[in-house]
Amino acid sequence: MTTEPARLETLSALARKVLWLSSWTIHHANHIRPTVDGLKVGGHQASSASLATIMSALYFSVLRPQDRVAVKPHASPVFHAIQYLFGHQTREKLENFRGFKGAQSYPSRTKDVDDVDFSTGSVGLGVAQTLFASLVQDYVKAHGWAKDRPEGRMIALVGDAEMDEGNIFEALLEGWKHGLRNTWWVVDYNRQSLDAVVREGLWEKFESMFRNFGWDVVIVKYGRLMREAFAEAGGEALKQWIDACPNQLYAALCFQGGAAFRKHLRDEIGDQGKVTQLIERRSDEELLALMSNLGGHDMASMCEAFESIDHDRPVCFIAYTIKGVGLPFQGHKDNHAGLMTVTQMEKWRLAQNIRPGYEWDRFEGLSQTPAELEAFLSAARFNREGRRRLSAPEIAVPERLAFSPSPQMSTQQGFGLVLNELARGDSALASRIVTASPDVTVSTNLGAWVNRRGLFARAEKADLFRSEKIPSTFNWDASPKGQHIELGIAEMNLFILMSALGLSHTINGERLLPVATLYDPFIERGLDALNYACYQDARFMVAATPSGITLAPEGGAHQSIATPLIGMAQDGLSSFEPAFVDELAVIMGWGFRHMQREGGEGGSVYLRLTTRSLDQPQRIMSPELETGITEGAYWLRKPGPNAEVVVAYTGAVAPEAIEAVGLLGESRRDIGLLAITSADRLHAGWTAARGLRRDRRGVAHLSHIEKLLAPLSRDCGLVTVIDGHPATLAWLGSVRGHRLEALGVEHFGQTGTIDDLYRHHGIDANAIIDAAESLTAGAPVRHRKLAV
Ligand SMILES: Cc1ncc(C[n+]2csc(CCOP(=O)(O)OP(=O)(O)O)c2C)c(N)n1
Ligand SMILES: [Mg+2]
Repeated sequence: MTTEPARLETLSALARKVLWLSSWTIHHANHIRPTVDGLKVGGHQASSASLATIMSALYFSVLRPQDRVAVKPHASPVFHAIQYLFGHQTREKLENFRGFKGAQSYPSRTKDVDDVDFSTGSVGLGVAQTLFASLVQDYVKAHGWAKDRPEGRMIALVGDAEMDEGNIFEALLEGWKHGLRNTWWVVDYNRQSLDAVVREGLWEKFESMFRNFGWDVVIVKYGRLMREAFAEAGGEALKQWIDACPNQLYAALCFQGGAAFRKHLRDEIGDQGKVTQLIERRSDEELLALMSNLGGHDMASMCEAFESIDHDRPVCFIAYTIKGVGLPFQGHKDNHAGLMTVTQMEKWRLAQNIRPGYEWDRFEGLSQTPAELEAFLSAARFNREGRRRLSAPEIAVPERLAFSPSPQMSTQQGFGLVLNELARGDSALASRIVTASPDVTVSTNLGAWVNRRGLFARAEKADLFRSEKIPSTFNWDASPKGQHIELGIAEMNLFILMSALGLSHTINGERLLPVATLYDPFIERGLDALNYACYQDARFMVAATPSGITLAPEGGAHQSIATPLIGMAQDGLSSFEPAFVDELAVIMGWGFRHMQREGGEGGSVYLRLTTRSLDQPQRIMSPELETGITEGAYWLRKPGPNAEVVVAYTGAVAPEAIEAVGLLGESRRDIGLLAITSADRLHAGWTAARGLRRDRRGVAHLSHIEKLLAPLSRDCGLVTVIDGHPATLAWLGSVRGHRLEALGVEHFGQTGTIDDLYRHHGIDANAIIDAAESLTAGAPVRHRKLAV
């Protein structure tokens, strides 16, 4: 397939305009917009430039409404320029690029207004997101949803140095396992990173790697000018020289210009007759135009490459480009943060036929008429269906999630029981839940759910053990109807999959309710991807178990300390650490609703769970108790009017707190026991209430924790205890100015029994008693827990 010449000409003109507008956006931010602090807002000019042609080919010609794109972070100005030409981005936001509420430095789904499909910023993550988005599209289709929507391609524009990020390789392997389709990765092979020029021959490694994972590879190295020159007499020698030229030298010559190329060519292949004539026929300017006409800057070559794909196999395009092409610092190794000077910009403006004062005009300086260009843009397939952000109706969540109770249970077990109960039923909620786990499905209690709902695969695959009638607790039949996605051990993949599943309502118009399980410490392994998923406003639930030092003999290396603080600090994620299963069921119900709330009202949910089996309270779940649980705390034992001390605990250490309060009761008055199910929600509520009071003076809005602590006298002491970093709860002392002793864990790695470790780390009943004693006057506490 070829694109007709007139169309190519218009596309090339638009690509030049995109390059201009993206550079002007940066220039404006640095040289024209008054900055109070005088700080330069940095580059992107070079990094953006290399993608102007490729992205113009895609957006103005190749993309269809159902396609979704992750744009390399530093190509943000190019993306915004394209959307500006389409009329989806405002001049005001461009003038305010990188400013408060202006167009974002890196494309952002949540902060930009111009229909960013996938946020990018932390390199590598957006790339992998497209792969998982494609798997999610397959999942949705396999379940019979979104029938009338055509399959989209998930496309990533990838920096060549971005390929160093390990998560890309992890994703590639997972994609291969799941029969990845409809995914295009376009590598901007400008052979430069931020600091330097990349290693020679990298493309060969990319090529063999992608082919190895079942991808097609299309290398777009030479532009049309080059191909035409190669066909001239002596052209073959020129091609050989280009192919053999080291990256550093090629980049340097692109920077130096036509005369420098000429000198090198003369010195190296200049005595070969025909090729000499080929070179000498061209002026310096023409020679530079020829030598910088790499495939990625040639509209015809890029359109041809994209349009030649007539299948749904994944494709990696390796497009040769020059970083900063067309700009004065093209190819210079230090150009990453390079900025054009006012004089350089002025010279370029003149060359582009742009009148002063008309720099933002969409069609200024182009030879086509505005009417022609307007018609061309509005006919672009990409825009044909208008708004590309979809939505999906809310899935009803039963008021109470049921589970079959036992007198003694762990929260991890309870999590499995709640899901098992859902799996047994036929609720809409159950049909929309998708679980995933990085090789810890069984050990995080997802087994019962998977037995009932099956593994997902596009093609049926029977569990051989089952068909051979070999007894096994687990049924691992895989089918297109399955609802569990089994991943290899890569937590980055888990969270990027969550990011893709959790955006399905806006990408595919079909709501999914993703639930991930993993061991709690390995949240840290996937943390940047978790942060990324939250930043995109993907909605999911994470059950992390086991956690803390409570997993005791299972291995010191698996203990987690920092995760409660991560849970508190992670934007877009509400974290909970219940002690009892009835609390967990309430939280999961709240969570499935929270995951579906619009905008800032909703978010994702993190459940920090444990394998420690606890005596379960026999109680009626009153609405008040339910509110306490979801708001973050309730009195397990209300303090009396003269309480001298209150013990506040979170999670698995509940028995220690209960025991300590019992023992303290003999020597201290009116002790209260505060069950904290979510330090995160409590703290967020407290911050929000203070904000409200500040903004609307006189409004006496009290947060949940302020109300709970209000009856305590100022000299009452607080002891907090958690199997995690003590700072998680230490802030409670500031709420109403109470003295506080925060107990928790600050070192990890030692195995032992729970008793050994709780004693060692000072979170056992006696440690709580000691802390209470240090906060209160009066005689020493008479009773202690006896050593076992
Ligand atoms: C995870 C992460 N680490 C570091 C950075 C800082 N950074 C931004 S771009 C870049 C290198 C870009 O090189 P490449 O991907 O080849 O893109 P180019 O600028 O050449 O277009 C780096 C290190 C980042 N954005 N994300
Ligand atoms: Mg690069």
